[in-house]
Amino acid sequence: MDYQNIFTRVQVRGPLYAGVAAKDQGAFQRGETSFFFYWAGKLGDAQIGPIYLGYLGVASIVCFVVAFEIVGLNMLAQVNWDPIQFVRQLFWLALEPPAPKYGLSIPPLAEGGWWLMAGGFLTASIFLWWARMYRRARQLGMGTHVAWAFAAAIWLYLVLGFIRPIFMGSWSEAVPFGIFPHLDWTAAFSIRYGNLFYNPFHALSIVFLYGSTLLFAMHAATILAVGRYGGERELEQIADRGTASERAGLFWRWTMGFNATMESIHRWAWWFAVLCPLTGGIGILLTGTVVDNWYLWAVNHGVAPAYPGYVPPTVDPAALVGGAR
Ligand code: 07D
Ligand code: 07D
Repeated sequence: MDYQNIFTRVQVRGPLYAGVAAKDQGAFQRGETSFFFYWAGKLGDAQIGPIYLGYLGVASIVCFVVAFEIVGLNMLAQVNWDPIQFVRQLFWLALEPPAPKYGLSIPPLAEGGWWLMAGGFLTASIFLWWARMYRRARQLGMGTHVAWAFAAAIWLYLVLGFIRPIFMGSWSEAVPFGIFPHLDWTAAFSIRYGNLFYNPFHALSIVFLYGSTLLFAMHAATILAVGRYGGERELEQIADRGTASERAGLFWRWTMGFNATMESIHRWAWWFAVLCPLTGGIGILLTGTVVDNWYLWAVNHGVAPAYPGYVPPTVDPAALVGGAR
């Protein structure tokens, strides 16, 4: 039972440590302040700081705050600046993109202009944060794997709110800001394009989403299970025989005949996580641009059965008179 705990049991503490010297300090010095926080040590490392905030970090935070304020103030305006209604209706409030009649032009502020501006600032913030991650990794002499994994998520974000709307010729195709409104958009998108379940890239994205949780669970469980032999100190694999790592590998060879290595498990995890938004973005980009109705696409490609002969032929509802676009 000792080891069945969601909290870290052991807090190994050296003296406060600012970390290795960076190749070049960048625009700002690394902060001076660091301290121990016992409860942080229950979840991760107990040392907080010193934090590095360069130009990129500060600029990113400023852009994020501007985007967040634009969204928040628009929502507040929608409830007549009533703070109580703002809190009550927060999850349902939205800042919507421009109407289809504006295409890709710049609309008046109250009719989608604020949406465009918030999106611009949010995107700038995300790009700046990406550059910060890239540069901080380089400064530490690390690889840039974190930045490239983040780039995969940014790809899906850009497809949803920028690239696909441009291909479709209208900002109205993009996602609104808002908690439930963005879910309504997601459901409406699926219905409008003939059920996203028939989009093979949506399926692939789900494979990697589910696969990521499975891998994460297997990896985490394996390492915790050999924690009593020091398995979380991955150094052990160097000694190999009789170690925690050997037991962990042997467990999987016994149960499935094949095991990951300390290196490969992290490569699998990286690829599973990255491929989720990567394939997803491809699927969204194809929707409405190349494929108008995924159900009919699936019938045409023998993926889904057509309705039996006595049912009148299925037509794409979007192609009917009065159908959208
Ligand atoms: C746990 C790391 C922490 C991140 C958090 C999110 C904001 C937004 C802004 C009020 C795992 C911070 C949230 C800064 C506040 C305003 C205006 C990451 C963790 C805690 N979604 N989505 C959520 C975003 C899309 C979908 C929650 C963002 C697509 C479904 C949160 C984007 C589609 C469900 C959220 C984005 C889609 C959610 C929890 C961008 C298809 C849920 C997210 C920028 C992919 C779940 C009420 C989470 C929910 C949920 C944020 C895009 C579908 C608000 C920032 C358009 C089906 N989404 N989402 O934990 O509870 O992520 O919704 O692309 O069921 Mg979403
Ligand atoms: C959104 C990447 C962008 C995020 C970034 C983060 C900030 C926050 C934070 C201050 C998540 C920016 C962060 C701004 C700052 C702080 C704290 C990643 C994002 C850059 N689907 N579906 C997926 C399932 C259905 C639909 C993917 C399952 C229905 C649409 C995923 C089911 C309909 C889209 C997935 C299901 C539908 C998706 C998302 C089941 C609705 C997408 C992967 C069991 C009725 C998206 C190809 C991801 C996609 C997507 C899962 C059902 C619609 C695998 C399990 C049929 C429109 N769906 N879905 O990583 O890529 O998202 O599709 O029913 O656009 Mg789906």
